Amino acid sequence: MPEKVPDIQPDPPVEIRQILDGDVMAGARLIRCIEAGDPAAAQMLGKLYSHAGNAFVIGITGPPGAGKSTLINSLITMFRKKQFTVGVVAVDPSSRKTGGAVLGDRVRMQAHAGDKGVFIRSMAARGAAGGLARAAKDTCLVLDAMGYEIIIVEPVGSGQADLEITTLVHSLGLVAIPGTGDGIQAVKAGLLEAADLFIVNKTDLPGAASEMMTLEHLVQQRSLEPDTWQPPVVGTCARTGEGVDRLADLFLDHRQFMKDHQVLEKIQTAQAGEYFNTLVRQMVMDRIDPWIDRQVAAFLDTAAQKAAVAADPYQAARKLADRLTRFLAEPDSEVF
Ligand SMILES: Nc1nc2c(ncn2[C@@H]2O[C@H](COP(=O)(O)OP(=O)(O)OP(=O)(O)O)[C@@H](O)[C@H]2O)c(=O)[nH]1
Ligand SMILES: [Mg+2]
Repeated sequence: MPEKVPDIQPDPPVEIRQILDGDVMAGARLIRCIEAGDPAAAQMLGKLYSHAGNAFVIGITGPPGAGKSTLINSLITMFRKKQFTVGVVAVDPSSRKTGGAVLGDRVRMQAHAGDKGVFIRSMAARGAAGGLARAAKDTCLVLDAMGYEIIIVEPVGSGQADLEITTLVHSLGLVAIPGTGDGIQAVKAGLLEAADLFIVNKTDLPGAASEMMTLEHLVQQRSLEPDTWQPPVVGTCARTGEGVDRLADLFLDHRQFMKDHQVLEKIQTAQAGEYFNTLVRQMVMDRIDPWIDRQVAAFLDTAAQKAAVAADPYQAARKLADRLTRFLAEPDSEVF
């Protein structure tokens, strides 16, 4: 009779087991729950958490139309050749966009349909509690727990989401295209400090060499501590795949560098701390919001308070805020 392995935890529920076994349908179901902001998702994520943390998470950011999705499609091919399994999360942060952009990404990466080592999710984060960063992070966790070794995140579009991506990924590639001054824009957006790899895509277009030189110059101006990663600048033509093999190698080099210098662990610890902070903040706000609404309504219930607000809403708000925060610190005190 086989010896029973003592286990303090009961067996994971079937659905969790399926996800850990890499079941695509079960993974997709949980990701749909995350997108919809279903509270049941958090419970399942909690059970998956200790099984995750093995994937290498890459971000590909850059201006709209730079070729991020095409590049990811090509990167998937290169990583597959190197025997890695790959998960992709393309996130649509904006509520104004229709499903079209997201659908377009899925089509662009269609070449890998049928490959069991590739899982691509385009997601809209509109309904999800905590928005884009949280939904994308949770989706990465699912892919990680499913066993994908490399996860690539593309925030669709640009803007605020660009810097937010640094809280999700271990290695960030910034895509620029020739003749657009993207490099200079990146500096303005603070992305120069955040990116680990600079990619000039569309090298088939004129001006690629000078765009690369501009970026190399900008990168060299960064004051780097000794023994830190020197971000390389790499040219790619995502359409033909030229340069993408080297790009894949550079991402792997960066991972190795981070492992060798104990940076990966630090990033993971810092990101876990940030994420915990986000979770607590969000849970507290969810509970506190309705309470604040009730207190404000009660405050406005008297004619005198109404007059105070009409006379100087800033001062009245400050006074009420003081009382509310005092009450939170000392719950035995009276709000009013
Ligand atoms: N000439 C040329 N065109 C490219 C290259 N890579 C991508 N493109 C084209 O650029 C256009 C935009 O490509 P996408 O991959 O959708 O770009 P994206 O950055 O994902 O775009 P968004 O997700 O909408 O921000 C498409 O028409 C691609 O075919 C390239 O290396 N050379
Ligand atoms: Mg795209």
